Amino acid sequence: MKETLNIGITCYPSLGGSGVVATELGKLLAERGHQVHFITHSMPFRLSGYHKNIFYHEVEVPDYHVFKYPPYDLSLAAKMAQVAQMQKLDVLHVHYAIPHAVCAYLAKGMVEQPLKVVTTLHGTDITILTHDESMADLVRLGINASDAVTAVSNDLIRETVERLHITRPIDLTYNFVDKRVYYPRDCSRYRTDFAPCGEKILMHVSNFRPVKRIQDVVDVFYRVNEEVPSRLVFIGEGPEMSRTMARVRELGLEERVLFLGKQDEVAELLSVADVMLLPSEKESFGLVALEAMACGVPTVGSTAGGIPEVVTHGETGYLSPVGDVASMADDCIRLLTDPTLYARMSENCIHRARTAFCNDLIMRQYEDIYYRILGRERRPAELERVCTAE
Ligand code: GMT
Repeated sequence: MKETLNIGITCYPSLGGSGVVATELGKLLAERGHQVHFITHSMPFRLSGYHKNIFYHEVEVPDYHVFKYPPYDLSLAAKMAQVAQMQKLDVLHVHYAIPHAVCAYLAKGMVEQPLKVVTTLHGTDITILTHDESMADLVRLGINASDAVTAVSNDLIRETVERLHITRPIDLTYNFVDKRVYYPRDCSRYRTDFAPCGEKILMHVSNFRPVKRIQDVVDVFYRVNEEVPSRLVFIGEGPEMSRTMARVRELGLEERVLFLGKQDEVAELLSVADVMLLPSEKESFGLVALEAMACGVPTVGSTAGGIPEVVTHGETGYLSPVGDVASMADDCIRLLTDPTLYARMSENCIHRARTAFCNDLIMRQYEDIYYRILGRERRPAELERVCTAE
């Protein structure tokens, strides 16, 4: 029996943590020799260029005049089934329950060969969408019809079980980071641009949705800058942008805040930060905290959702209750004014990112799940790589 698998992956291909995780996982699986087929409405943004063993299948949506709303979900399900048959997929791994898990369920019913479905829950599919009862029923269907379900933190597993009364097991698969991409870099050229007078740099990276509490980012920065000359660098764009700019103006911080907008590749920019701010209201994991951690940058943020599973309070950053900007500002000031504490924390960050959230480790957990649901033996041990802090 062949050892490598044919794996289909569906995700939201535009900017966003779930798309990043799905794409990076696909790349790692392809490096391992599996054939990976992305089935998405556009090319995932981290996938451009040629990658051995990776194939891209675009979902096209018919635009007949009879349709008031183009049936994207049905087109996706049909494409999934077509790719599954043509490419003899063993597994279809979908990221985000709505609509992907439900589309996979439809596709499974359309193909002749056995097709196993894995659904990975990323957070907002559970924490926000399921407030609507009819959506909750749909998510429950997608979850229960999958052959395996994974979630990116213990907190998200707990919330899924409680909110949807799910009784089936859910595997924990944390977000991961590739140390070949995320590592402390020399970024003196950015430092000169962002903080020309040698100020400290606080950074926030997100899609500027209300759950990110970006007003808190500005308010924390305001307090920090009163004590320690600093600059705030924002990366990303989204619905809260105008309100954020208004708050920056209101506090007279225009000269000290930089908006870089959407950036596809943040790995190079993260090392320039002294502190990453993540005061979210909801956060199933907080991939950006992990990416910063891998670059040696501690996070100061909230205790929301899965953040405490990523950031160890007092070891790799500091966490406070949601909305407690005074405490977050004090933590930043402490970090930025104590070089010994900062150096220790920065070391801890790199070590923890490279061990607990190493890409090989998490990729193998996903691989284990694929082999388990297929009832197959795992690949021989000599092929395994070990995660170390080196
Ligand atoms: O954070 C976002 O708004 C994007 C969202 C997504 O669906 O892409 O991110 C979610 O999935 C990421 C990858 O698993 C997690 O790291 C983020 O914490 C999670 N976001 C929320 O829970 C708000």
